[in-house]
Amino acid sequence: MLTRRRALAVLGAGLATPALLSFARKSAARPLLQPPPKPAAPAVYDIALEAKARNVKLLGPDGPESTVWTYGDELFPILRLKRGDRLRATIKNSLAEHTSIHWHGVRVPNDMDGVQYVTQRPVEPSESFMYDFPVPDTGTFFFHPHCNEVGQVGHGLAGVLIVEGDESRAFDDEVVLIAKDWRLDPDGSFLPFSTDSGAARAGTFGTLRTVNAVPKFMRKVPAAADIRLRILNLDSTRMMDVGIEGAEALIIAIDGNPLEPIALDSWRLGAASRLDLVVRTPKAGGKILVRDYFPAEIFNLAELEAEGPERRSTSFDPAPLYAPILPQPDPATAETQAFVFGAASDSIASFIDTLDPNDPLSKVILDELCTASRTFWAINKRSWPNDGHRNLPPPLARLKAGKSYRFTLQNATPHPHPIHLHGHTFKVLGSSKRSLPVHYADTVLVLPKERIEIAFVATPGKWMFHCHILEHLETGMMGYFANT
Ligand SMILES: [Cu+2]
Repeated sequence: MLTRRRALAVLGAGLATPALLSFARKSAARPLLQPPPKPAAPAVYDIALEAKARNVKLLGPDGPESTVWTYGDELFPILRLKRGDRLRATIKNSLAEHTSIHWHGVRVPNDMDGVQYVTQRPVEPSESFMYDFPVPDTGTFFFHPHCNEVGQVGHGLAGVLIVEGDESRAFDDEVVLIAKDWRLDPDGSFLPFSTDSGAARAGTFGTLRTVNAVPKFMRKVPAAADIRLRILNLDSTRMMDVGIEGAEALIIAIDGNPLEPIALDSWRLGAASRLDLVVRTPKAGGKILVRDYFPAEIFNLAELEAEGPERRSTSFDPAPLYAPILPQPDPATAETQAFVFGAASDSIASFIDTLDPNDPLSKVILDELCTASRTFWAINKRSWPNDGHRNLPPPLARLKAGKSYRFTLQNATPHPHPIHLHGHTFKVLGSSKRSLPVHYADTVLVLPKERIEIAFVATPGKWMFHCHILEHLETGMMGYFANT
């Protein structure tokens, strides 16, 4: 049984040891991941999405309705394609403000990346836009708009993109867990999505935690079976320490990218990150708890109850996924660049954390910050402007397409920042504070005072680089690379 104390011990274990320790493998004799077979003839997957408002009872069947924004007739639609398929998704904007779709983690052509003013014109109210691209990689991805992210994602505007083709042996079942909090008044209306005190610290947290839009997600699963869990942290702010009780579990993919299976003790999942697990379910009647150990009171992300005949009689040794096929950064030629995630000005974020938000004097200061510019954060001392991307500032750097880069990401703030690079899947090489496995990702959590090394091969285009705590990117912690 995994305890929070043990989880913390594991997380702290890297402090006294070299940063690039490899995690213990499930079995030393396990063969390396194999590349997947060539995909079958690609299919074209046409989908019509409509960004619109609709009423949902998030506060329970007897509670008031809340007006959420969705991409269709339900919250968080799930698109399922196979590797190599072509996605043609047409978004109709039935909201009162412009929008777009960013395909998070998907290596799309730059003009399909969905960033208003940077890669495309905004999709204005009543307009439509078609995203058309092949999906190059298997994995668990998601999509969301890229302007007014705090408000549009805060209202629920997000969906899941699953690209199949990574299973070398089919699992017995699959459960998708979408974690997202909501900022709701008891009358069902939304509270302000952003607060100055939140935006200048760790972010403004929701008032209601949900998984798959319900506060207590439960599901039946087959007994003695190997099931796949796809866990998505789609919250604007929260980070989680994910663990499993009642079953053995292996991590099989991070941000959708397969890796050598790792026994799951606890995995820290920042905003916008995903975790794929395979779990051996218990006998009929047995229960599995998917837990978040991070908060003071442990939160159950899901309760899964086994039922029916037993599917497997052998011991738990699931086949690994197929290896990801990604451009390999070359350590010999990689150019090193350093990025420091810090406060917009020494005088703001360094002292704002010491303020008591209930102190009338603090309120004045916070309000003045708001009316002044609401810029709290910076990357290499440069802040993203607040005027809706209309006037592009200079890029953080101009990278050469096809060239390898090694980035050092340094967090100089007292808060964690999940850092996301658009259009690339990077290799996480290691941390100055934690023992992390070398793995591929599109978003990496950088803890306070931590330094993370990543490497990747640059592709052409303008690619955003930002913190995925949505209030942080909207108050300065964002930039882009202009690659040719
Ligand atoms: Cu941040």
